[in-house]
Amino acid sequence: MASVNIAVILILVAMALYAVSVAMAATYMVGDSAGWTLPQQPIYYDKWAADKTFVVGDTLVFDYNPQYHNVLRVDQLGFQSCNATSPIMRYASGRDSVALQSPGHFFFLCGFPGHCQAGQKVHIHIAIYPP
Ligand SMILES: *[C@@H]1O[C@H](CO)[C@@H](O)[C@H](O)[C@H]1NC(C)=O
Ligand SMILES: [Cu+2]
Repeated sequence: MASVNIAVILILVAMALYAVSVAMAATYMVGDSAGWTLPQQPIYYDKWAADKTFVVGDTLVFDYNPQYHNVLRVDQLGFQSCNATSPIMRYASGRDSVALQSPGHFFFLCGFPGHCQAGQKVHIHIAIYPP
């Protein structure tokens, strides 16, 4: 039955493609071992993000002491001016997983006074077409 075999092959190909796409999605600890904190250098989180290629399905994990930090997702203007007054999303558990479920720009900062200005902010970009 040739047609049955083709159907089986197509199902196997679809399963393989799905496995590859899931394998490509990764979980990133923001700031690596430093976690989400006041960086020693203001460009620390820029550098952290710069050598990574984020894709849809990736998860960011923000690890921090919630007494001293939080995670606010803001828009581009809020990010540039470190304005935390109207975040899109607010996280404060101390270990927050944020799934990146669409292409585009994601801006995060710490809302504690002075922390964003000191560099506790990160911009994640997911291209529409993964490279
Ligand atoms: C911060 O953003 C809010 C809401 O978008 C705005 O009303 C406010 O003027 C901004 N503050 C500064 C200092 O830009
Ligand atoms: Cu902070």
